[in-house]
Amino acid sequence: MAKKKITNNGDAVQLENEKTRKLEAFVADGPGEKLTTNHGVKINDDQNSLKAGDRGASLLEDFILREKITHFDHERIPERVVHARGSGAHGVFKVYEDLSDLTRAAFLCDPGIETPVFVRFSTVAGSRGSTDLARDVRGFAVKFYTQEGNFDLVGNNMPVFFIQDAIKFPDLVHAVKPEPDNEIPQAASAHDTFWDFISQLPESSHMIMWLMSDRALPRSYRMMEGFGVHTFRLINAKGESNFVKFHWKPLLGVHSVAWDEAQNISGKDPDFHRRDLWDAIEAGAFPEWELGVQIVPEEDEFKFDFDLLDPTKIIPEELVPVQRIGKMTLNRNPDNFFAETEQVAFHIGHVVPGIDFTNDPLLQGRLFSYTDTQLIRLGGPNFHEIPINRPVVPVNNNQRDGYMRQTINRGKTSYGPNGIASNMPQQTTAADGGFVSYNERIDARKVRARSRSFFDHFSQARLFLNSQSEAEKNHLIDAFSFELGKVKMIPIRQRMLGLLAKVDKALAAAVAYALGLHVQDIPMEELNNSVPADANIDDYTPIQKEGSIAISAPLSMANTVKDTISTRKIAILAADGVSGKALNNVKDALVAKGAIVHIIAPKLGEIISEEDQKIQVDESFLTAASVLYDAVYLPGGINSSATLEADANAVHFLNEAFKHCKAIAADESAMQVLEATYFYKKLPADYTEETVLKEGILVTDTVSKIMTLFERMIAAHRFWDREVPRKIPA
Ligand code: HDE
Repeated sequence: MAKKKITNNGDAVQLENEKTRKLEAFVADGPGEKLTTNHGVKINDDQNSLKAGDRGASLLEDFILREKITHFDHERIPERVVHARGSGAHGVFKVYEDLSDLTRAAFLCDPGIETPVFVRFSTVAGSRGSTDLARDVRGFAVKFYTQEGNFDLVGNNMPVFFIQDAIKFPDLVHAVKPEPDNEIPQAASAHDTFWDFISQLPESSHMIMWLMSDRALPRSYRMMEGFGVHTFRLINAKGESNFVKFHWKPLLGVHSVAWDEAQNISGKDPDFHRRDLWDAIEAGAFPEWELGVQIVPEEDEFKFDFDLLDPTKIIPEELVPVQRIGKMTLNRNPDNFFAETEQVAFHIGHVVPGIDFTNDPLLQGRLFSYTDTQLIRLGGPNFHEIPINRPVVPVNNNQRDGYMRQTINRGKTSYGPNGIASNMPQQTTAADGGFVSYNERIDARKVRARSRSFFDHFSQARLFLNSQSEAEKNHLIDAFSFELGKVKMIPIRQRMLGLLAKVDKALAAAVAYALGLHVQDIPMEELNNSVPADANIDDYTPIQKEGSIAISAPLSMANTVKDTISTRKIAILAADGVSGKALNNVKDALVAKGAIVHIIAPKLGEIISEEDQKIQVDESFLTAASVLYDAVYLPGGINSSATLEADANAVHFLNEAFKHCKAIAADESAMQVLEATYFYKKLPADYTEETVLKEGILVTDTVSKIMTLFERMIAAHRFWDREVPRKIPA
C-alpha cells in the first residue's frame, strides 16, 4: 500500500511516486527520542559547556560543545552564483500520447508512465535572502526522474536570452549583480553597470523587451510560462532528428503584478512567491502546466528569417504551433528546504536517449558550466549521490572515491574492460537503450566567430513590442524610464536610448522624454562588441523572408487564460456591524470556485455582524496589505461602513487596490466607504455588465449580481486599461 504523509493542514497525501519512495530512505521523521552526538553518544547536558569550575573557562576537551559549534560553523554552502533565490516542489509528469515518431525517450512514448519530477523556480540576480518580487527573469528548472535516467529541462520564464555566446555569460552576470565596490543594489538591474553593458550589446535587445515587460513581475510561480530557450533535438528509434523548442503552459494562465505593487510586496512579504507556491500545494490546489513542443523538421532548418541556433530568437507560434504533449502537476512540498531545494543540482547536459543538443553556442557553454559549478557548491564530485539528485534507476560505473562518497562499492574492479568481474558493468547497445549522440555531420574550420545569421538583433524585439497591448506597452515605457532613471551616468542613458531607437523610435522617444534627454543615433560601429569588424550595416536590418510576421498573439498576456478564479486571493473588508448575510454569501460563492478569501478587519479576533453573529477575522489592516490580494469585496452594514470610512488603513487598502487595477465589488450600502476614497469620483456612472467588465468596479444592492459578475471580474485578473485615465494617488 502507498505510504501516506500528513501535511501541515492535516491532510493525508499519497506518497506513491517512485522518487518520493526513494527519498523516504533518507528521511528522518521527527526529532528522535534521545539527544546524541553525531557519533551516537547520548548527551547528558546540552545546556552547559564543560568548564573549570562553574565560573571558570570552557575546556577544550568538551567534544560535545566543539562538535556542535563546528557543525554550525559549516552549515552554509556557497549560494548559486545565479538563481540563488529559489523554491522547489515535487510532482509528476505524464505524456498524453505516444510520441515515438519523434523521440525514443521512453517517458514521452507511453501515456501510462507517470514520471516523478522535482521543480525549482528562482530569480536570477538576487542573493538567497533577496525578495521574490525583483524585476528579473525567473528560472524554471525541471528534473524528470525517468526510467532511463534523469532528464533536466533547465529553462526560464522568458523564451530568449541576453547573449548569443556562452563566453559572455560571466560579463553579463558581473554587470547585473550588485556593483563590486559597495555591493549595491541587491536583486535589481536598475543600476549603471547593467545598462552600461546592455547598451553596448545589441543582441540583448529582444531579451531586454521581455525583461522590461510585466513578464518580469509574475503574480505567482504558478502563473508563469516556462521555456527551454535553446533549440534541442528529438531523436526517434530510427535515429531521425527533429528540432524542438520546449514550452511550459500554465493552466491558470500567465499573469503579472504592477511594478509599484511589486515594490510594495517586496516590503510586505518578500517571500510572496515562495509562500504562494507552498500554500497552494499544502491546500491541495496543485499547480499544473502542459508541456508544449514546437517541432521543426531537419529539412526546414534554414526556412526562417532567424537562425534556430540563435538563443535570442523565438519561433513565433503562428509559424510553428505549440503542440501540448503532456501535463506536469506539482503535488508535494519538499520535506526540507536545504536537503532538497538547495542541494538539487540541475544540468542541461542531463539528457536521456531520444533528446539531444544542437550547436547553439549558448547551450554548448552551459554544457560545461553546470557540473563545474556543483563541484564547489556541493563540495566535490559525488553530488549525484545526494538523495534529491539520485536517479530512480541503478547507477553502475567505475567512478570511485572523492569527497563525501556514499556508495560502498564491493569487489576488486573499478575499471573496464576487466576479466575479474566478467566485464561488468557492461555497455548497452543503442537498440537496448544506450545513449547515442545524434549523428550530425560536421565539416568546418576551427574559428572564433559568429554566424551572420545571428546578426538581426532588432526584428524580434520589435515583434515583441508590436504584439503587446496598449497597457503592456505603457508598462514597458515606464520600466525603461524607471531603470534608466536609476542609472547615474548620463552617457549610459544616452547610449541606451540610441539602442532602443533601433528597435522602435516611438518607444525610445517616450523613454527619452521621461529622462529629459533627446534620442541620438548611435552608429552601429560603436556597438562593437557584437559586430564583426567587416560587418555591413545591412546585416542588422535584414529583408524579411516570406512568412515573417509583425504581431504574435501569444506574446501578449492580454490573450492569456482568463476563465478561472482558482487560488486567487480575495480580501473582504469588514468591521463590527457588517452584513453577515452578504459577507457569507459572497465568501461561500468565491470559496466554492476555489478562491482564497480573507476577512480583514481593524483588529484580529472576531467581529460581530449586524445579525449578531460572530465572524472570525483572518487579518487586521496592520498585518494585511492590498498588494497581497487580487480583489476586494466591501459588504454593507451601517456600523461596519461607518468604522471603515473613518479608518485610514481601510481607505488606503481600497485606493491601492484601485490603483493596481484590481477588481473591486461593494454593496450599495457600503457606498460611504467608497466616498472616502480617491477613486470615488472616477467610478462609472452605470453598472451595466459591459461597464463592470471593462472597469472592474461593481457597486450593487443585489448580492446575486456580485456573485456572478465579481467572479468574472476576478478571473479577468487586472483592469489595466483604467490605469492611465483613472490614475489616483495611493
Ligand atoms: Fe544557467 N546557470 N547558465 N541559464 N541556469 C546556473 O548552475 C550558466 C542560462 C538556469 O534552480 C548555474 O547550479 C551559463 C540560460 C536556471 O538550480 C550555473 C550560461 C538559461 C538555473 C549556470 C547560462 C539558464 C541556472 C548556477 C550561459 C535558461 C537554476 C547554479 C552559457 C535556458 C537552476 C547552478 C536551479 C543555474 C550557468 C545561461 C537557466 C553557474 C554558463 C540561457 C533555471 O552553472
